[in-house]
Amino acid sequence: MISIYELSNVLKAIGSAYTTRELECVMDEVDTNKDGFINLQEFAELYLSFFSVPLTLS
Ligand SMILES: [Ca+2]
Repeated sequence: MISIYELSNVLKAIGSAYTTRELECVMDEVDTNKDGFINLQEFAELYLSFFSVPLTLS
């Protein structure tokens, strides 16, 4: 699973720098089961919102 800190690094890696406040908003949107981490399904939904292409999990 991905923590908010790792999410921050991922977003920087794809060229989207977020402030801590923005990250908290994104995390609130993405972390649908509110466990404080992003699981694979939640990440797939985030990925879709960024790229408008489903993440293929093979
Ligand atoms: Ca979660």
